[in-house]
Amino acid sequence: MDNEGVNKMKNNQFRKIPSLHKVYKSHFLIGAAVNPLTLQTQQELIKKHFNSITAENEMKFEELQPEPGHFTFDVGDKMVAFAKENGMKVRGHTLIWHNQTPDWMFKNEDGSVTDRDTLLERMKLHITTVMEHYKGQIYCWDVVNEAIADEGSELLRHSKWTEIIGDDFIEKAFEYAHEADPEALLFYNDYNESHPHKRDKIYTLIKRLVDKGIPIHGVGLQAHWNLTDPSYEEIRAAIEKYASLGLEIHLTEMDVSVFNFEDRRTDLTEPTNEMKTLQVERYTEFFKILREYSHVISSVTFWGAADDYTWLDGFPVRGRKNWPFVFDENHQPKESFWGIVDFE
Ligand code: HAH
Repeated sequence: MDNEGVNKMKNNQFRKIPSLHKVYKSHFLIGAAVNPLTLQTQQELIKKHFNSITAENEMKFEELQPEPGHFTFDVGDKMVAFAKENGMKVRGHTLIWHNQTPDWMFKNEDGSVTDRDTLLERMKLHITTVMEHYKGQIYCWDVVNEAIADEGSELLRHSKWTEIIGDDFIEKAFEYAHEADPEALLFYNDYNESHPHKRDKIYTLIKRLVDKGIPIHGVGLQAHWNLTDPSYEEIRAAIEKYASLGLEIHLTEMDVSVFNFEDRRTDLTEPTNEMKTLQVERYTEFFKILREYSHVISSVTFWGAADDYTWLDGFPVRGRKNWPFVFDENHQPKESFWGIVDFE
């Protein structure tokens, strides 16, 4: 770091810490993924800086309907109550996904693979029950998560959903969701959303839905980014391409890993100085871009809040810690925080 950087850092230590969501009041909502642990351990931080929450896991299929017809809303309800007490919005995550969905969903009682009509009926029951339960309390839902194939020319990822229902499982999910809560904003959500190949496939999928008149209102860019990837140009191009569909854009799961995806090193107990400097630079530029596009971006959610807890601890490299947020392990603002709140 140069002298200027060091001086800036020293001075920031003495500044009054503004509320992140208040700083972004005229741009977009600022969200955090939460879980029952962080709602305790990070409660003060979350209340001060965020005006939207998403359940990290607690509203996924396996959590809400672990057994056929047996719905467990208690934990999700507590999160919604927390949001209400604190004047926050709630993003619903997620109704239909190939992960964290129980096996019984795809099986008959005798263990054989179920048929299309039965699976559609179960899908409808799940979506309807969940969305009616949270009607008026959850303003938007990730209806389908991660349905696009990462590699190759196939549009959709092969899954139980495509295998049993077929490619139209996505349309059906959106139709059921719209019927269940016509007021809710319905999102398609995916990762690697700024990589040109996947971006174009996500665009193609959503364009088909829009052209067919399927009720879809937004695209969720997960934004699991890192210090080198994706490039700023790729991010701009992705935002512009999705925006051309005329839909709302949310960043739904933002974090900035200090490791590249292929990096397997496990020796660090804290980020290197180079990582720290790069992370400040990346966060600063990311939010500059996001502000530029705030006419199409209405919400930016981090997939966590502070570095003491992140799903990236242990993913994709087991036992390895990560530091992907703008607040440190003690919930103090990092230089990245100052980088995103300092603008004209
Ligand atoms: C996300 N997958 C999921 O949407 C979210 O529900 C989960 O809690 C964490 C991450 C992201 C993902 C990825 O970045 C790479 C490979 C597979 C999945």
